[in-house]
Amino acid sequence: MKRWLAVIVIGLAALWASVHLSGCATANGARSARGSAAERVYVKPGEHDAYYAFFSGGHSGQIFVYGMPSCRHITTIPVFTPEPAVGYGYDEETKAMLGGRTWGDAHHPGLSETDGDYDGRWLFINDMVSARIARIDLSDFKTHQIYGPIPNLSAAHACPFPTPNTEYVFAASRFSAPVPNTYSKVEDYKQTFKGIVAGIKVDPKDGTMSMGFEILMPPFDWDLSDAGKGPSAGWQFFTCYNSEEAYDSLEVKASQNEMDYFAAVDWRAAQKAVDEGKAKQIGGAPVLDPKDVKGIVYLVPVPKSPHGVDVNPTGEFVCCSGKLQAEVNVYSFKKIQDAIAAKKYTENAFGIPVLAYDDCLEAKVPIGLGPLHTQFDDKGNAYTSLFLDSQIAKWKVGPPWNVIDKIDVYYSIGHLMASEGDTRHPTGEYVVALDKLSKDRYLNVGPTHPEAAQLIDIRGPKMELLEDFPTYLEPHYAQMIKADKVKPFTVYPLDKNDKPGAVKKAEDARVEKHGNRVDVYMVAVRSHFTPDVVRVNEGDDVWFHVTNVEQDDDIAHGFGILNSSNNMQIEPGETKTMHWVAGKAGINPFYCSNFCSALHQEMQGYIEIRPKGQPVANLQRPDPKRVAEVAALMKE
Ligand code: RUQ
Ligand code: CUA
Repeated sequence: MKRWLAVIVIGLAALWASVHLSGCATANGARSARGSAAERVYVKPGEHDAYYAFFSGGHSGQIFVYGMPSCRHITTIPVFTPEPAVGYGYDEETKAMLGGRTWGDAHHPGLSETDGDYDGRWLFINDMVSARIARIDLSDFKTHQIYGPIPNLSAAHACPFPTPNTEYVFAASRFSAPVPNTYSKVEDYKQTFKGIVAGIKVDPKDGTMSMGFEILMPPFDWDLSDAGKGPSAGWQFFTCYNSEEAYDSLEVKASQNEMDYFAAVDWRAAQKAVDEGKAKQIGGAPVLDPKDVKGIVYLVPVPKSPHGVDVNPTGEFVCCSGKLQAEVNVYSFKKIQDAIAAKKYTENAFGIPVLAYDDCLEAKVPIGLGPLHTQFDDKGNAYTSLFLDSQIAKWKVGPPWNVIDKIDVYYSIGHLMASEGDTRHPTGEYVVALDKLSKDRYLNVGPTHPEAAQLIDIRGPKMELLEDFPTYLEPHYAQMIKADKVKPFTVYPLDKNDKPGAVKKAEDARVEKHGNRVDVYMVAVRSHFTPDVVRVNEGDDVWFHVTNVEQDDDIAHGFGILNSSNNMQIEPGETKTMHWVAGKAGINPFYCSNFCSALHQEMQGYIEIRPKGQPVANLQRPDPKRVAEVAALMKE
């Protein structure tokens, strides 16, 4: 056989194999060109996953970090809920950030973007219940800011959905209420209740969030959002249900209208209007009323109580479907703009122009029952979750606008996420189904079932289920980013630690007492606290400032006080401050609560609580011999 002929024959055989074999693989391990399902999720011991996946923790208030494709839970990032293992919400800084609230309902992670692609800098997530947004810095996987409660909003579900250059994150009110929130009879809903869309600015340098603008919206239930990109950059889309404006029996009354809406917000125009002084200050936020300020928001009809709204990677189409509809409506951004330019709209009672459904629609794709959310791959396909059918439908974005493939999921899928699926360049490798019910998929653990997630390979022509993995309660949405885009450091450089209370030299460790305030400046290094004996009086307010002077990977120390709710973890190079009130006279030990060394068990100390009136020195210094020992340790 001639060489070129052999090449063609082998090539055709490979093509046949990729088309036919990948199509018949199943979760129980049938082989395809890419190997069995088991091989495709296997990450050898010592090797790393190709993706980070960030799952919202729902009413646990946290973020769960998974590695993909292994589906291994790597860590949990505490965000809206105290977490004793790392002392989140126990030290003064994180306690202040939580603002006294101990739960959140985290729904939608939103990775920061540059030019419409994930840049690996920050991760935003909403607390729906208190209308807050948190920013996690991916340089240390810690929550650095919680913004809110955002004024005038009752819960923020359509949130945060960052814009293509992370100029803004958004929030829209799930519930309507009077704005400002003063007394009103619930029966006066239609007259006094309002919805709100808020644009929260993000500082491009450090990610700090601050108020941009708010827009007064009709009292519908604002549900989900997505940012425009490419040609639609500068616009943000928000779906709603309950355009019926019902305040009770929503499950019946909010499904009466043929059409609800999505709102298209021109956020540049809105910000400009605020900057030109066209907003009214309400509750500390600049609020724009579309009755007075034109050109900032338009409504586009969507049949039958829509839920998700998703912009495709090119930014040309907005996909949105009614939960009670069996189709995905694909709207053309260009047609929307043409209708606006031609002023082809009617104005509703709230002063918002309403465009015509047929003027904006590009295609209707018959898809199945209960369509909720849509994600995308790199080949011009979309993947829509079907709650009622418990399936994912893969369909073509573009003529002939047809369904290409379907896969069963277990059970009742809500969101789904594709690898980098919210960006301009999805990688087209995986989809994860986030199922609402797990029923019988895992070992029985009693009435509270875990949530169910499923990893699906979308590289071939047919979707293939690779792996089931349980998650704790309860991920709503998740996002997946290429691992090499995220570069966290593991040690806080001690020389850059400028925290008040930091002690960088053993010589500076001490206890200072002024009246009944005691400040303990403490050094932690394997396997000592210095000082390890602290003398205070009954009832003293004691502030422990503990610096972990280690500069080695993975050497965190804990600081837990007996008979208290006080515990924190101090990472290498970090200083943390914790307040504790001395109780009755006696002895109160403390210890390192995080296993750190062979002598971890010895890493402990005593607080000597003296009766009131028995003098305590204003300055206590640890024994110089011990200081010398610790200083020597630090040089090692
Ligand atoms: S939701 S199942 Cu809270 Cu994003 Cu759609
Ligand atoms: Cu330090 Cu255990």
